[in-house]
Amino acid sequence: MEPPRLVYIVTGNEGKFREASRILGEYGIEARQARLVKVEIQSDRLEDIALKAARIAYVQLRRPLIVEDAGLFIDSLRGFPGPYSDYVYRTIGIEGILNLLQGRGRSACFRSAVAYVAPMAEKVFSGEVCGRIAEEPRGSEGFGFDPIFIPEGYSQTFAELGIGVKNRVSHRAQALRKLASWLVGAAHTGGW
Ligand code: ITT
Repeated sequence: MEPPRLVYIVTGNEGKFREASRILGEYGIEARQARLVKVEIQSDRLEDIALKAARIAYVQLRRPLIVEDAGLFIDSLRGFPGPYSDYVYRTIGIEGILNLLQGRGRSACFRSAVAYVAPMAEKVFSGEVCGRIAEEPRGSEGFGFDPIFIPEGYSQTFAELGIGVKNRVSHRAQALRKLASWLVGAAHTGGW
């Protein structure tokens, strides 16, 4: 059986799609963006949010698809904004996060949950990259909190490092590479 090599990524975030499609392309998987409304339940677990959203999107699209949910977890804020990162980004933004961090520890992790839903399969994969929050925004690449996140082992922010480095180390890259490896393996056994 010829496995489908096309996966839809349900997202309104062009930067997320660009990163994800490049990674999947390395595994011979073509990605297309589906700009459906992503229905997000309230939960502390990114995995639950991504899977529920993917199931709802699948009812509409009826094609193999991915929904990714990501968040920035800051240790000194006990994991805030975490699953609420989108809301926080749109309200207080990067400046608000930097203000909250004055006089506090700056270690933080980005986490990602990638949910894949297809006719014969449902899978969720997770990824994490830790590092620290910069003193001020730097760099112009990427999106969201990239100008203030410095991954461990680097001195530049994701927005300075660019998509090449980000796609080697990021939370999203790790989760998507797990999914892609699984898809490639499943395709060989005819189960994709
Ligand atoms: P979709 O829900 O449409 O996919 P989104 O931008 O809302 O796009 P998320 O809910 O997954 O994506 O992300 C929550 C927030 O965290 C959002 O403000 C993002 O900008 C930010 N974020 C997620 N991943 C990021 C990354 O790799 N670099 C910087 N910020 C990121």
